[in-house]
Amino acid sequence: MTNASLYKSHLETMDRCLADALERAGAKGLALEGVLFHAGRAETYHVDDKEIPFESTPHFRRWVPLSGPEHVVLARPGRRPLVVRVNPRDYWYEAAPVAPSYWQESVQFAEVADFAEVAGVVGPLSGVAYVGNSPAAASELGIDVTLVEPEALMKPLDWHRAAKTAHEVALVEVAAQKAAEGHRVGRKAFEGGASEREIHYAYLQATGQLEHELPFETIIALDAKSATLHYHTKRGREAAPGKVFLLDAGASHEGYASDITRTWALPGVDPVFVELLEGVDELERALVAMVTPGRPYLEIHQEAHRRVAALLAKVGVSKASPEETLELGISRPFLPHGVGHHLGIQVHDIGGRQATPDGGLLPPPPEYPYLRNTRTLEPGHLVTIEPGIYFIPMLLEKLRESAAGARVDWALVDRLTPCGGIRIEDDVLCTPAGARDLTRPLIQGPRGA
Ligand SMILES: [Mn+2]
Repeated sequence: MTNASLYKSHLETMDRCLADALERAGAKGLALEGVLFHAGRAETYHVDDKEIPFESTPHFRRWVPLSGPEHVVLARPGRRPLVVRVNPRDYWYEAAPVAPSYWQESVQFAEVADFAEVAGVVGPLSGVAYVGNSPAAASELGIDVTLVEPEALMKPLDWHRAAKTAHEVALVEVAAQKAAEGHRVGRKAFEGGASEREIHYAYLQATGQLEHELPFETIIALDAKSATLHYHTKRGREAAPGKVFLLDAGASHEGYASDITRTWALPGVDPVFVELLEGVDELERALVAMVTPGRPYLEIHQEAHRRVAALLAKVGVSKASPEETLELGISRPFLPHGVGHHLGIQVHDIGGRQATPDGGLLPPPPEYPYLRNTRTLEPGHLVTIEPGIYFIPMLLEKLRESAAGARVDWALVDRLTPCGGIRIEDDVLCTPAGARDLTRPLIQGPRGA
């Protein structure tokens, strides 16, 4: 299928989702004829004229791959979406014409020089809700404040974001190819003795992304720093070369993100750490295979803990049996984050803990408070699977003092702590036929393949 036909069929799905969301809002007493999606209004830092890097409203971005602030999409079921691009006449910044692209033939397109002209193009907006970051913009268009992101509308819209269309999957696949190239080059740089900062530059170059185009800040950690889950410091030559390397980084394509993590160890790293690394890579693939329709995502998280507990027992970090290691909660300080999340326009895509299309929260069980996805997988769901094992001094201290601490080999833990941590992450599509790993075919893991 061409990009244009994928997008056309994407819009058909969007139309159905919109109709469903309006019907659900109607059932709650909110009668709506359509929704105006606003790309959003750019903001500056406090008492500064420096702009905060702009990110489009995700719901806007799902309709049209147009970057920059102020544009709108007026969406009404059964009608062609009306896209109004706001392109200021301005000699400070470049105001380029929008390049011809696959999406334009499927929408009605208009261009204005100022947001104040949008109202004239879209016409009267009675019964139209506003989705975006600026109640002021809604008011400028004459939309009542009660119709700014009303919950009865937003919950079903958020819910429907989880199931990706073929068009969206294709965009994530391009984002994955860019990130995979960055990972290959990043690994080479690490093996050549590069510093965290140098690896970061190599990653940007290889992905062809500018810093602000990345879907999230790169996590580039050598040795013990790989145990800091969101390590953003980028040390220079004073902390290179390293022996263990964790790279958690993605790329963007037309507003869609990829999110990949690999961990690598050079020869000479503690063989038990290498065994853990290969073990995590192996168990990650087993968890990926669990991304099948009808399965509660929580089951994959629980299976991750079962397998991590077994691995800790196997290498001797835990002196208890695999079952006891799990029951005593010994795996938790070693894997203190959720096994993954929804992925799409947002790296942690919205709606992961929503109970039903109409709202309600499905919180994770108390022993796993950081799990971001508690939904049941459906075809089209795109999730990350990212188990890990970390030696985090702060959490290990607590474990050491607890009753379960007596069952841990602390001499071995102390020996492994300077190695840091391990995380292996792939982006996985749930299809009617089972899991489709979008990223593993592009970038191998530490066990190869
Ligand atoms: Mn992730």
